[in-house]
Amino acid sequence: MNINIDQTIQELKQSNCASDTNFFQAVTEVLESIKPILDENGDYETHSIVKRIVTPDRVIKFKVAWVDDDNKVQINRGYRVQFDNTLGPYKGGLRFHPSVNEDILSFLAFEQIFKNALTGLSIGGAKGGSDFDPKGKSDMEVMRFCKSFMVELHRYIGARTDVPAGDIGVGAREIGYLYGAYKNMTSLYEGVLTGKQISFGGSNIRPEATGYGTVYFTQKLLEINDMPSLQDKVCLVSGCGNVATYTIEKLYHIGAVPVSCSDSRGVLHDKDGIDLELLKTIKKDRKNSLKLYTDRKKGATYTAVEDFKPEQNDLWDIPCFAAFPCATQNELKKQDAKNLQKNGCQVVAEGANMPCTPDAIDIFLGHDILFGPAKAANAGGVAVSEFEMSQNAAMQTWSREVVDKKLKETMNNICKQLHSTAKKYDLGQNYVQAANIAGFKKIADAMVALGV
Ligand code: NDP
Ligand code: 2IT
Repeated sequence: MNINIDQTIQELKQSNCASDTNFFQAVTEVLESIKPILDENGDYETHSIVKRIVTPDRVIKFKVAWVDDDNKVQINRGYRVQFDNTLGPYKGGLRFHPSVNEDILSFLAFEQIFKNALTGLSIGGAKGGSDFDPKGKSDMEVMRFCKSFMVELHRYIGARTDVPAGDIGVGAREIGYLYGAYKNMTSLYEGVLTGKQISFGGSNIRPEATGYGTVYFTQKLLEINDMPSLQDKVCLVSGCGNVATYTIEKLYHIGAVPVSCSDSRGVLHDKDGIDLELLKTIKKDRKNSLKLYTDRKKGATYTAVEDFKPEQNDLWDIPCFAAFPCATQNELKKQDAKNLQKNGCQVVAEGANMPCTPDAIDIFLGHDILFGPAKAANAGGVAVSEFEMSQNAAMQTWSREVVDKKLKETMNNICKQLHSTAKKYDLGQNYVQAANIAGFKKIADAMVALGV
């Protein structure tokens, strides 16, 4: 092998500031995974594919000045990481959360290029966002922030250039304000954002797509591995936002029993199954604590984060057949993985991006727990985003049935792709490596063909 991956990882470590830990974690996993295929195509070395693929095309950083309800000007940071557009226009969500920084958005944008490649659709990878916190802000404050954010962002995006969507803290409300601002500034009514409301160009099933897709993927993964389906099985879900809510909903559709959810303050366990309507009512206001649920539902328990046992999240210590981490990165750690294994968990699928730490994944792979990595398992959201772009380009609206069918087909195809890659390279059930190899090959071969 002429390409020295270990040296590339070392160089990267030295070149990046020490705080780029999330990005480095994501890159290391991919680079370690692709070692077996680097000799397959001699052009990878000549074209410096490995170095190119870990280097973003550009990182756009800007100031967002907006006026709060007390008529005071507030300042936030805005970003768009346009990582790679080899396979299509830059595509990926926007995250509004106080923790947002260049490291987090770079890891998300990097992951996105492989995820988008696995969908088989013509989309490159990007991610953006701001350290603005929509929680606790009035609608008017969110609107003014979104307007100011778009004053900068609109210069860099377009229906065939870069198409943002939602992520943590960015839902239908924020996408509406962002789209309104883009339309007002450019006079263009085009598919420049996805996750829009249906009345102005949104797609059926986009809100549900990530959660539904994660469950479709998991069902297929179990089937391909001759394992029992999720029907009647106890499932754990973390988070209670977009991805978690629709994961829970689809689990009910297929007859499974989702018994948990969480937010950044605590964990809810209802052994009879989460009452989804009650959860949605409580979480209409995201400031509300999940503890309110236990006042309305006998038998349910709430554990605050500060009462967790040391070094673990009590949610993952509940016995289950399947676990779906759907909140945020690195939320499921080594001890949590050990607890899942001890309690007989058979399958873990990542609804969130990179929710399991590398040592947690090692526990799953080492104990034959079937593991669906985020790049594959949560690709349903961005896939339906691409369907929204297609509908916008053709000025059409597809029915719920059509979109749901296409979503299911896409998730099944991703699953089959991982399975055949795992077979070809003798990877057993290591679908982490299979996803990285399959995604890498698509992008790398296209990079070679396109030249620099
Ligand atoms: P939402 O903003 O709708 O929900 C996020 C949820 O995660 C909330 O319940 C939030 O709780 C919780 N959360 C956030 N940070 C933490 C934390 N540090 N510890 C514990 N809980 C936390 O976001 P989404 O559901 O859209 O996104 C969830 C995950 O799924 C993210 O990793 C995102 O990147 C990924 N994803 C999203 C897609 C989409 O289409 N939306 C597509 C593919 C992946 P709280 O309210 O207390 O902050
Ligand atoms: O992480 C993700 O895939 C998303 N947040 C969705 C991206 C999109 O463009 O729909």
